[in-house]
Amino acid sequence: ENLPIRRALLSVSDKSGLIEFARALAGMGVELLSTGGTASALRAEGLAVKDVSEVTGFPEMLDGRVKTLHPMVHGGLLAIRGDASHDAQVAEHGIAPIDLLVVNLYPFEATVAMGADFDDCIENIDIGGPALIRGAAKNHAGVTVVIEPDDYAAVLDAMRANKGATTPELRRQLAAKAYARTAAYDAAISNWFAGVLGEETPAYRTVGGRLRSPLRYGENPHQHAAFYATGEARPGVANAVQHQGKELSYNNLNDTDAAFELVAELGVERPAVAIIKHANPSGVACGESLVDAYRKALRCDPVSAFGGIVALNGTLDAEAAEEIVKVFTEVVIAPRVTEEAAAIFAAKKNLRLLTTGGLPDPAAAGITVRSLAGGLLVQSRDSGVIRASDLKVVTKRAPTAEELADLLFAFRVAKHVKSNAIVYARDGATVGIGAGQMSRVDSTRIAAQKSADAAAAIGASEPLTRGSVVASDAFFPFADGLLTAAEAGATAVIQPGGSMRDDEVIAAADEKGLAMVFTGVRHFRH
Ligand code: 93A
Repeated sequence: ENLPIRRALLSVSDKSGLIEFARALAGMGVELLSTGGTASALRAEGLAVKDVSEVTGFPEMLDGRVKTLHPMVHGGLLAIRGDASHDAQVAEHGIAPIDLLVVNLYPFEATVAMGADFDDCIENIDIGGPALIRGAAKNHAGVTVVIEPDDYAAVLDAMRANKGATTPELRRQLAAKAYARTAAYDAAISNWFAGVLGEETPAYRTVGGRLRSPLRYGENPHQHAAFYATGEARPGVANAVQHQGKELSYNNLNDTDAAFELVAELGVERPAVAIIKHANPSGVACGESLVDAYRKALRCDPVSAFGGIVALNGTLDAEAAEEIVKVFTEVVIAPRVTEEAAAIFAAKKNLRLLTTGGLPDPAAAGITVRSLAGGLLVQSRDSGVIRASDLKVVTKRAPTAEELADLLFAFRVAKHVKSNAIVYARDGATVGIGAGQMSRVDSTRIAAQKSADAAAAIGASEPLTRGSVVASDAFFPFADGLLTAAEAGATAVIQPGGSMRDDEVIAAADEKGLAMVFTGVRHFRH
């Protein structure tokens, strides 16, 4: 039933919108109770407030750790309205019902994101707040619970429409939201603790996040979807600023993440660009400038780049922007953008432009999550980064300096290609990418075929794979994949090694005069 709000407890860390909300409540005759800082803020604006310490008969104590944790407060939230026994008990103890709870929690996630020290993070774990929220939400049949300023308007609207009362539907929605908040809050705490413990395995982690935005639909239009933020302070899609263009879709978000993580893998020594379609790169390149890198990345597969996502590792400048807008592109993401480049994009209303302020560290710890029926699979992020010193030359011929640079580049790209991944590269650019095949030899063939198509499209006299190097995300189980790559013109190979038939594969490489290095590290990505 619709229940009138007579008494409200306000205890908020985020005080935005508080005064207006409290003034409107007071205007409708609601009595206001409040904790220290919130009460001061209200009094400073001339609002009448009763201190919670007056209700509990205890001062706020232990540096505020115990403020609202008291039966006079929790009894007022939890008593079942209209239950004869509960009514009698609250009457006996002089407990006044609290009809509206307005709490937002100590900013634990923001404190962690700021890089605060251990003690500061601990002190920002709210205990009383979640207890209030959980109690009020449990008793939503009689209590309205509000956990963030975004919902102030909905409560006031309901009260204005219903003679100072809220509806059961609204109370139920707010209760569901309240538990989503306390769950995400505790997940953030447990994830922070796992990080403090240096725990790379997910043993102490709780997978959770806070609703960032509902999405219009999921991977397909008939699927419902939403975007959750975990609070991890990693530069990327979840923490990006969108400068223009319509709302990002589920697929846009997924692809943009793939693009940005890939380009970050290439570091900052040279300008680099990745073009992504369906979470796989259609082209990746380093260059003299971003526009040079973009042209090289585009050349790898100009057909697939249509409707793609472009990620850059540096400040997006006008030259690169001019070139990007020539191809229909869904999203562009970069650490920063110049004013001139932003102005060029402004003419393309549908193009989304995101900036992140920086690049994520490919070697940083973190987790990845995917769902399966009835469960979640959680693992530490693939933070493996292969350097020249990690490589073992297994063939008679060692790679030349140029081959070595391209091998490392190709293997870094292969880390971001769905398995089975095969990447041909030359001069700091991919020239053929084979992704997501059930057999490695098929990926090797498809990559070479796509490269031949790309060469034909630009009228090149020979396939772009001629004189290239090739990377494989996992070992070649047989010599056939390697021989296919040799046929396509690859002169050097990088792969993890570790197959039962490594000897056969090495012998085939030697016979073809190829140089081959083993990384000892595999980069499956499914
Ligand atoms: O330190 S607490 O865990 N102990 C409590 O009893 C308590 N009651 C409310 N934190 C507590 N709160 C939190 O205080 C609220 O969740 C809110 O974030 C904050 C508001 O404090 P103030 O009104 O002093 O600014």
